[in-house]
Amino acid sequence: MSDYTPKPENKFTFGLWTVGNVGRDPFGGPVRDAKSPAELVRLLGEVGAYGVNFHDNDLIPIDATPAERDSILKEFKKALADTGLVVPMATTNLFSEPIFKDGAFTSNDPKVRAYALQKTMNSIDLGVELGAGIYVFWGGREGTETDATKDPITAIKRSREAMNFLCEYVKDQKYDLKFALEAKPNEPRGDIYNSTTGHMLAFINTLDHPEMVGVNPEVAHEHMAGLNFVHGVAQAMESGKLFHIDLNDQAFGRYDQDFRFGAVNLKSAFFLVKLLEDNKYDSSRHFDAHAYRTEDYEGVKDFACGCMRTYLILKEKAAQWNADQEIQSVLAEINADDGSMNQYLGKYSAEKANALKSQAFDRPAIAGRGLKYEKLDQLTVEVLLGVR
Ligand code: DIG
Ligand code: MN
Ligand code: MN
Repeated sequence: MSDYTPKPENKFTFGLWTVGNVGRDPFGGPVRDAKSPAELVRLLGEVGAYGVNFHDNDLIPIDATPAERDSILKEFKKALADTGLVVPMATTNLFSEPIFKDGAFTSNDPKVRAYALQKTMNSIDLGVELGAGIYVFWGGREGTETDATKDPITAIKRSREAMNFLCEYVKDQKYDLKFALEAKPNEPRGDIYNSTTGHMLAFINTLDHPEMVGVNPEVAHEHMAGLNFVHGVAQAMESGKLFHIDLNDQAFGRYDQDFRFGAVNLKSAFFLVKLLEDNKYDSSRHFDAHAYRTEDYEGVKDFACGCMRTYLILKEKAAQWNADQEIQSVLAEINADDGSMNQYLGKYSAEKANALKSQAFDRPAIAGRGLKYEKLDQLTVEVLLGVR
């Protein structure tokens, strides 16, 4: 048995809103008393987290007086100093206040769009002051219940205008800050624009400063869209755009459950951890999740510890899978290459194309090859079940 104690180098982070979730849901009020940001930092320090993230108003209530703001910040900074926790990421709450009922950057009301920019600039300033290097945008209200209200192309243009404006602001302020866009298909809006990580990757390419902008994929959100999360993360990673990641878990076809990491789909969680670790992902491993509504704060700590322990156990399983001789020999067989196709594959040339056009292929012989995928997947399952 290895040591599954979280360490700073694991870069495990939690948002204030995760361990600070008081258990409110659409059908019931809070079940836990609210804790202050400083108390939540100390709770995270107790369970061994590396860092803490926040929305502007998780930390500073929207109507706080300057004196209240200063006092909250002073306590928060002391708790960070006392625990050694850092603030790798910050974000803006552009979804709770009634003013954002029809979106923020995509609202039909120019006053709302302008206020959203103002709120975000102030929140960016706060995040940078506290050390954030990544700024997340989750457009929870950027959507619609009926397309009668807004031309979706207009929504895209407004989103782009806001991102370009804010990228220019960050450059103007000379902040060392990168943006990470987080997709979600729906909830709280009937449909949310830029609904998956794939949509976000396409959108980023249309911005004035795409080099400043990446993605923050979330397990639950891609699962809500019925997608393979590992494939979406791989696409982001392969294009150099995996700037941050929101880890949790989620049953397919449900509302956003934000369950503890690994609580539902252990196999996909395994392949995700394997992908991140095999490719030396070096940003935060952020758990955007919360404890069951049944829990007290001891249960909240169990939730936070469970997220980190499961990640570390799966990290060990990934190393075991990579070192498993039988698995590796099946992989070698599957990927056997006699080099005979090298003359055709890779970069195009007219010579290659002409030669390939006259190459004979024995389709039945090639198709008749057994691939041993059942054996490979069973071996994987047995690694996960701890019997290998
Ligand atoms: C929801 O999954 C969103 C908000 O919690 C936050 O804006 C973002 C950062 O993790 N995720
Ligand atoms: Mn979520
Ligand atoms: Mn999230």
